[in-house]
Amino acid sequence: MRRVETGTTTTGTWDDRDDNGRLQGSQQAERHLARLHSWDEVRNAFGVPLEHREPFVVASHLTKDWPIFEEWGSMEALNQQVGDIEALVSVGRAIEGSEDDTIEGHTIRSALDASLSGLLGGPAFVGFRPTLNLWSKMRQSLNIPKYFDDTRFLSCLGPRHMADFYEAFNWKMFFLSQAGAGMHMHTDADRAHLYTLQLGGSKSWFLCRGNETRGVYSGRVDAFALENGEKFPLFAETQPRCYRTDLAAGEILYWHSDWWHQTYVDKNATSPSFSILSLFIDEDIIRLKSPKTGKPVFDLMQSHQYKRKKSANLEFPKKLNICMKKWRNKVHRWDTIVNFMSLFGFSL
Ligand SMILES: O=C(O)CCC(=O)C(=O)O
Repeated sequence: MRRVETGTTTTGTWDDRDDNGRLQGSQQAERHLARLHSWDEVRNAFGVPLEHREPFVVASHLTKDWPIFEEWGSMEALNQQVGDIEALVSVGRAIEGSEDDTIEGHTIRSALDASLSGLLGGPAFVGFRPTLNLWSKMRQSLNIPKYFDDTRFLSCLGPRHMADFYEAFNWKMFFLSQAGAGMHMHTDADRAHLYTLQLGGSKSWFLCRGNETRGVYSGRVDAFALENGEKFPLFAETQPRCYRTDLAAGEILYWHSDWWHQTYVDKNATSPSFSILSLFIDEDIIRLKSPKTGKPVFDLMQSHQYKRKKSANLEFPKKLNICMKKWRNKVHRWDTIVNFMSLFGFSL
């Protein structure tokens, strides 16, 4: 029996490893994320300044009445809703992060059929990016509070360019991950907030602050494996500062795009994991400035995803630029009013 020397909270025994040497369920010794049990607690968590804000989990009893779980949280539901649309597919090796592992030419239905009959050669990671129309439909089945919603900014684009926006950026994603699949350790390119809503099954998450790049070996480490000690010695020292959570159906995980994160679905899980992932922005993200250049950190025109797509539609970049300026001006005007009022002892 080998032990992970991290020394913080743990439950269970140490020898419940799967065949790949990965620790099961909550047995790994890691810090676990705070679970918030009321929407007031969630609102307060957003009140913490961005640089000190920790990721957190919203407890499932707060979401239990949302129809989305019934409508999207199973294989049958997924097939029925979007069986014929194009799927993004990789096998469990999404955990390695190699683009070569992407399998082309599948619809959601054919990917699910192939994965169930073992034809993909490993546990499947199947996803798609909802269009604006599809997302609007899904949106009606979840009662996501305003802290997680950036419609107040994006509506500036108008319906046509909002659809372009969903086409150009990975703002919303749906994932089905079979037992044994997961996504490798990475950060996301566009500076934003993220949430994931677990619709069915469960998924384990590992998160480390963005400044832990050395400790996670720029994403080469597998945080759910035990062999890291020899291969990645610095990780042992980094690991106790990171977080681990096992997300159950109904729970929402919130974190920042510049945090390192990795996922894994227990190899012995009896159900695949179904989840939605969403990027979103708010005033805090728009305010962020680079300490080096003084320029806004959130700039979609500079983003890697955008550069790949920009030739598609010439009107869209103009509109996006105008909207980003409007967002910044609005936040700036608001901050000026707040500062002015505070001079006279008022707080808003
Ligand atoms: O849901 C997952 O397994 C990982 C998703 C993720 O990390 C991402 O798309 O950035």
